[in-house]
Amino acid sequence: MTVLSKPVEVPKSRFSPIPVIDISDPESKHALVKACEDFGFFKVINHSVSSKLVSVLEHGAVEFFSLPTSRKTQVAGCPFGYGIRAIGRNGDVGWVEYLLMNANLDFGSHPFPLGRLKNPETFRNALLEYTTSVRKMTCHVLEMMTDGLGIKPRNTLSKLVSGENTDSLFRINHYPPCPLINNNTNGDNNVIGFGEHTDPQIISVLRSNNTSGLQINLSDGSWISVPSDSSSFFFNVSDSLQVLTNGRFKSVKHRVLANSRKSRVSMIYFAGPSLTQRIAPLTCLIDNEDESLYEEFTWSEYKNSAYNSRLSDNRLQPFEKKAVKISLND
Ligand code: GA4
Repeated sequence: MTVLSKPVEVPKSRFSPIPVIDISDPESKHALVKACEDFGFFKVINHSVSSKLVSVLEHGAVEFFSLPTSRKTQVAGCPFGYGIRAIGRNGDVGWVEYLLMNANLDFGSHPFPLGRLKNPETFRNALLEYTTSVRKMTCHVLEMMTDGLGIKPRNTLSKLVSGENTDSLFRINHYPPCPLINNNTNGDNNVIGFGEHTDPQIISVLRSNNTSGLQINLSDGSWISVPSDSSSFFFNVSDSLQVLTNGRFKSVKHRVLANSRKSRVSMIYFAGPSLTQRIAPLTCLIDNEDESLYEEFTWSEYKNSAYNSRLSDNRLQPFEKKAVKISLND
């Protein structure tokens, strides 16, 4: 198992630079745009997602992950269903087990072991309500973003992830305490829970319990830890939004490090467009076609290409426009 990496250097600052966005205040739209430009990442407070719903899901997830592996692997599948260690289908591994689901189904038709839980219906209803509520919050955030960017109409981005046939996913990750962590590296953890990557979709929305581990990569290449906060949501700009904004917003590279003592449970909603949606820089953000940094693609094309890549690959590179070289001899 190759989950060991070089010891990690993390600046030990008491103050986190992660931008905090109060989404109940429309004026936060400016800070929101800046956060997407500078970090591709921000924390959302004053949202209206019910903490009770979150707690039902987290308890259900803990109950499921406590089942014997043999029962969990009965619902293993690629990509949907239960997975352990293996991430994707191209050889990536991490100190993690997870459930991956299509967030547009009603969770009834999933290869999901609801029958193994004590209250399967309660869990299924919570899944539905949670994803509906998080989608609503996501649309609100995307509308604040379009306002902040001065784009009209307000639903230019939110409509991409709100339709019936959008391709959104929901993932619950469980990072068990890891006995492999080498405590001789000055307290630096060297076991990877989920390796560095960017998300292919438009935007991702993460909530975790109070166990740290998530890190984001800054523009200078350094990694910083994201202090856990179980009552807030963390949003990250994903590849398709980087393209839609012609590179103005950064699809942030992130990873999760394992913890030697505590379990980490995170739930992530990946807001994606419909398979046929064309993704290209929004015309209102560029003066003419020549300024576009990316070749247009459909979400289905990008998804296929992404699912054939390794976790740490730069998935947007094949879609970058080649700079036209003008030779004086021509
Ligand atoms: C990263 C974001 C989501 O977790 C995910 C991941 C997917 C998987 O786990 O199967 C991928 C990864 C993610 C991007 C590159 C490919 C596909 C693993 C992998 C190596 C569900 C997604 O949509 O893309």
